[in-house]
Amino acid sequence: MAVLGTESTARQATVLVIDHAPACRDALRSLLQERGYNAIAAGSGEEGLDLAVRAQPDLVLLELALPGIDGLETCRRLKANPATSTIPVIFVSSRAGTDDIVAGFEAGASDYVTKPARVAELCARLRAQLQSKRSAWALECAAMADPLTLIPNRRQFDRFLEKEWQRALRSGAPLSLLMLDVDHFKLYNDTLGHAAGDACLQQVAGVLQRHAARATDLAARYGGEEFVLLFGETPAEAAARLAEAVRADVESLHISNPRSPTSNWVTVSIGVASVLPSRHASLCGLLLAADRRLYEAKRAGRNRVVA
Ligand code: GH3
Ligand code: MG
Ligand code: MG
Ligand code: MG
Repeated sequence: MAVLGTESTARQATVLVIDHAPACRDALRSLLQERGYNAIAAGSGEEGLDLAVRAQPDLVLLELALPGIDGLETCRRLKANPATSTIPVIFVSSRAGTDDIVAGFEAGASDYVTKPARVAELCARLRAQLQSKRSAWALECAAMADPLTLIPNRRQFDRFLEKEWQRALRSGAPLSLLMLDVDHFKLYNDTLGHAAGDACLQQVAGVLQRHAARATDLAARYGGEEFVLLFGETPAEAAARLAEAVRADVESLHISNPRSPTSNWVTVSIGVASVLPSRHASLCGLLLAADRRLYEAKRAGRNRVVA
């Protein structure tokens, strides 16, 4: 379950140096290493683009004058590729003309430093870019997570579902969706208080998260006491089995719901729908089918799966 990828503020940042001149490359590399960065280097734009995709550096220091594809084009391609588009680029260039500097920013660079670079200034600019990338990352994470349960929120789920749908259209693999709703949760809140209700939702979310084990799965809080679980590359029968395991695991939490007419414990009802994405099927249809079956599970007595 990784939609946003991984990012760590604590680990050593990796900086990719792209420069044709071995002397410049080596000087920048050792300067970075002395300051605790993990420095990697490439001698051409082509090599740099390839290394950026593979190594996913936190920042790129790029010379504008390069043989083959030049620095501007390298920068444009870094920015155009979704795999590298968020990596900040600082030009460190022997070209100091205003036109070059403007062109550098227009190509997508975050900053422009001319050679010979003052070491302290270059390092300060580099730290500033790394810091702003971390802030952007933290904001994006906050916008995608549910603050109570810390699992993905509906926004992240919608994006993930769209991506998985497109992938399944290409691969021809089935997609399955579980829609869950906590049974008699209003009663739970009314009996034990809203804080206990919050803690209960956190525990239920934990169960879902454990079941979303593969990269093609995602558990999310859909709203209130409703959750969704998407299983990529999963046919209907397997999804029904998974749903039953989720239902049983929630019941096995043994969270007392004293006044529930359904069970002594907090339970969930689950609707399951599966689809082979095609031009004739729709995402909306999948959500509606799961929701309809959830409603059937409620009507049939709750604490059950309808697949
Ligand atoms: P049913 O079995 O039909 O689903 O009954 P229910 O009581 O669960 O359904 P209803 O939709 O009437 O109640 C949902 C309750 O969930 C009401 C609402 O206060 C509570 N709820 C929604 N979000 C939160 C939350 O973040 N924290 C807490 N503690 N309660 C919440
Ligand atoms: Mg509900
Ligand atoms: Mg309800
Ligand atoms: Mg409910």
